[in-house]
Amino acid sequence: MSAPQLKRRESDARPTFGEGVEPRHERIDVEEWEEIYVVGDVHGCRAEFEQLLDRLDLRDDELVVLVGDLVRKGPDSAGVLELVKERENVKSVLGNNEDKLVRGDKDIGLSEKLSEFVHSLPLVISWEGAMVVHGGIDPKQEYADHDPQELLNMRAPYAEGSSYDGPFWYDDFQGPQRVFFGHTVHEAPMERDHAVALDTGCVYGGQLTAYDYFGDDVITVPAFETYQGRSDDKIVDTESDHSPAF
Ligand SMILES: [Mn+2]
Repeated sequence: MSAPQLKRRESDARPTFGEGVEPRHERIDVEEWEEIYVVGDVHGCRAEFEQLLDRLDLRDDELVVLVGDLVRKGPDSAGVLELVKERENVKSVLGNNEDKLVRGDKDIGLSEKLSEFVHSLPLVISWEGAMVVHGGIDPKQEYADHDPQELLNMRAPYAEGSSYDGPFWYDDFQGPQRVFFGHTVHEAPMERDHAVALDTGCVYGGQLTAYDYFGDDVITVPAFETYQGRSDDKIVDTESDHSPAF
């Protein structure tokens, strides 16, 4: 007897981006992985990242996807890149801080191999029902109309004042995919139907967060130290707008 046919959801379809993005869109087959974890901005916090991987007790058939910003601000950017490059079941999208290296705006003295690795990072990683981008999605634009800079730097495209005062892109985003993202620092992970914020400011003395995709759970490691200061008005208070939080 064959298994009952599950109804395909709209969000399961592969999202289609424009010509500047689609060649840098990596699609993952969920069937190949027993577990998928999505991890927030690491910013050179290698020790915390290693501790988080230990906590996840990652097996070869489990996947980690990072939201980008592996580098800069923290103590060991090259070490974080090495770790991600070495492991086949650890992947990352490009963050705006990697993009600064790619564009030559910043130089952190990476080896040629690590520099090549940074250049090779995709802008989008997606699987059935989900996608990972560094910044976010403009709720008023089709996916196909986004350019790379929008995906990397999206925060509050229709804000009248500071981008950290909102409204944020995810306040209006309706999916259908659920987007996992970093870039905008939140004091705690924030989970909504179509957006999950994972940059919990490890490098600013916050925490490093992993989201367990199949288990719908979060695993966090507190920062070992505050590597860089940040004013409170540039950290989103996850509870402030009464959005559903963990
Ligand atoms: Mn960042």
